Amino acid sequence: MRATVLSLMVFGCIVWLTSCASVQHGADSSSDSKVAVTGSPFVSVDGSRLMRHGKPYYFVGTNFWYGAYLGSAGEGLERLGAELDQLKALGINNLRILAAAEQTGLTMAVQPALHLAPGEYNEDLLVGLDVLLAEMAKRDMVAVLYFNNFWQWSGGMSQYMAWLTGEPPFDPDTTGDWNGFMQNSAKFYRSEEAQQWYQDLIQVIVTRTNSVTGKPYVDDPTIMSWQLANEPRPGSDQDGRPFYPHYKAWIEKTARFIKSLDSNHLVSSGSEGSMGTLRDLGLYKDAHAIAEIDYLTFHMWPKNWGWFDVKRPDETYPLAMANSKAYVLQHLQVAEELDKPIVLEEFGIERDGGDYRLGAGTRQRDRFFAEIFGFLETQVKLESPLMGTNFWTWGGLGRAKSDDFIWRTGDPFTGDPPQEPQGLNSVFSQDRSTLKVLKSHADFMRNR
Ligand code: IFL
Repeated sequence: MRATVLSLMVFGCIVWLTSCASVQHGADSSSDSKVAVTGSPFVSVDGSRLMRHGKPYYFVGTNFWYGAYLGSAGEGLERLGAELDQLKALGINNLRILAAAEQTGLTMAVQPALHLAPGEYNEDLLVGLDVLLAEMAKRDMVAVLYFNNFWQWSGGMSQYMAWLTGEPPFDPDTTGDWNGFMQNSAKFYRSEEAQQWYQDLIQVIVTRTNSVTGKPYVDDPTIMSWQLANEPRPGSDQDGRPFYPHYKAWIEKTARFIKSLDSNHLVSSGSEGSMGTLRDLGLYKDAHAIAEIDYLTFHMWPKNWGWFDVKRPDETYPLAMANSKAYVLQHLQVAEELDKPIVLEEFGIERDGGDYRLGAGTRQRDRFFAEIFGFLETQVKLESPLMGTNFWTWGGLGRAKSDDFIWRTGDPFTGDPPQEPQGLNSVFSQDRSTLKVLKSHADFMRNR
């Protein structure tokens, strides 16, 4: 829904924000004193701007996929509060969160799951989402919630296909067949039955009333956006092109369905950009042109895409940075053409030498973050449609449990999902130099 003068008037009350509950005061000047906040607390869209409280909403956020897990578990609650406090103090106020994982036999997937089987849901995790949103609301943070996953780590489309066929899920971690995995997951877009199960899940979450706050989700400004999936792709780069029309139809159908349930919140796709759309910028633009997709998302993965080699950092960094900047500019251009805001909602880089250990150096990461933030800030100053940056990923107080860095059921969550080594891209609470870089970027964005 585009922000209109009317919608701003409807919600145009004056809210006095006093200090946020249990926030570390002093670290975040914006939450320190009484400030008059006008306009709607819902994030909305006006042309190529995200808006909140009657003014452009620029933000720094992070990926916090495990947030609802911390909300659901007894011992997780303390960790949840501590991590939200730390993020808030850094000025990182926008969290991208997994709304639901599917119960699955995939070897590298998170357990437990919220989506147990078609039409069956894990109430503990739904309450976990309630708790998370309630805790975020206390701190005036906002959430982007995604319903599905193209990748295996939360069951996702692969598991929907397994429910449909009655066969075990196509597992890329045991078969090594990534092309086959992607092509199989993409069959999801073509199945009426799978779409129905997916929409049932969406309906359960969107129309839920928060058991902690008593507020219907549709009326909760803590939610910025419903997101279709994590990194949905039309299929594999090699063979996915014939599936593109189904992918696009799925985006349209799902976005319209969500809008039919909830006109207060934004809808986004979770796309990586051209690299996740058959490496075709034109198709990415085409898939995001409909009015029900309120803003664009893109992700940037220099290592995954072969631009950066952590074992040869000095040699590969210049090209990685040049490609990253070019990738950013291409996507800002598309957003400008579509007159929509855009968010860089995933990007990350490993610790020095590809070392996963907690104390391993972060020089490469800090350098990459500082330089890309500087570039992004220039784009913001130039009034481009770029409104937010969410690094991947927050690992907070999570720690790898095993020497092999593999996540096993019951282990603490880090920001790295179970299919990847624990510590790969996680920024931990003690990564001082990285936090300093993040805080400085957050200060810039907040003061726009
Ligand atoms: O962990 C990955 C995640 O699944 C994602 N994109 C890339 C991340 C790092 O490889 O969404």
